[in-house]
Amino acid sequence: MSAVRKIRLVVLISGRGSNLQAILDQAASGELPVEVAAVISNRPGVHGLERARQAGVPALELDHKHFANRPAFEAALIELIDRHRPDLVALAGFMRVLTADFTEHYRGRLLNIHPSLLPKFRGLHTHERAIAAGETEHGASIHFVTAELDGGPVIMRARVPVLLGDDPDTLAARVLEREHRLYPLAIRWFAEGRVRLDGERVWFDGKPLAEPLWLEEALLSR
Ligand code: NHR
Ligand code: GAR
Repeated sequence: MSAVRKIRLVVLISGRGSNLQAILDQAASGELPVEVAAVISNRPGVHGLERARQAGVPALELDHKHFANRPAFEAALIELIDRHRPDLVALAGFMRVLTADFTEHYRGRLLNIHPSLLPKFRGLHTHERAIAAGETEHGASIHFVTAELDGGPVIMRARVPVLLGDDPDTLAARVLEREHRLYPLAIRWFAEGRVRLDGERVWFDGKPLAEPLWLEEALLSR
């Protein structure tokens, strides 16, 4: 039996859901003190919804195309999420830009995984852009979501080398493997109360973080 209370987590996806799977697996094994209360996709029929069903988690669709505009979609999304009373909401390959109304509603309890070493390469097509820029290192970041796209305070990053002959797919695969360690660990810290947002700053173990943590160092010091 664990001493840590489980938090309620809602995961938002748009596709494959491999990061969701990593979270579901660690929740099932007891490594991660979360109850995945619901999984919501803005795209109908994606594989991530099937993963949720397999894990016995409510798999919900909210197709943004059925709404006249972003605010109308987001109002419905907020209502659907809040029905599940989450302590934390995690974007995991969620591909819709969110307005400030949404990000403010969940301020301090909304995380995203972004496939670059933030603050480098905000936005889309990060692997392609990292290769084109001649980067020798690339990776993924976990950040608190604010209105500024991929600009919220960063908690932790994981890095991988860019290898000679990499194309966006080979590089994405190398990054994704790290993502599957990175996201569950950041969520676990949040659940344990070790990480929180205060204003514009991330606090970790009772101290403001001067720099985002590195996954590799975090795993060593566990
Ligand atoms: N919203 C806010 N306000 N702040 C962030 O940090 C956000 C966000 C919404 C999503 C994830 C994100 C990423 O990690 C994310 C972070 C989608 C787009 C995008 O341009 C950009 C960034 C991210 C997700 N989406 C297009 C849109 O018009 C649609 C693209 C598509 O459907 O394929 O919403 O990179
Ligand atoms: C992941 O690489 C994630 O970092 C990225 O999409 C992939 C989702 O994979 N997120 C974004 O690009 C957000 N714009 P998954 O569905 O298998 O978890």
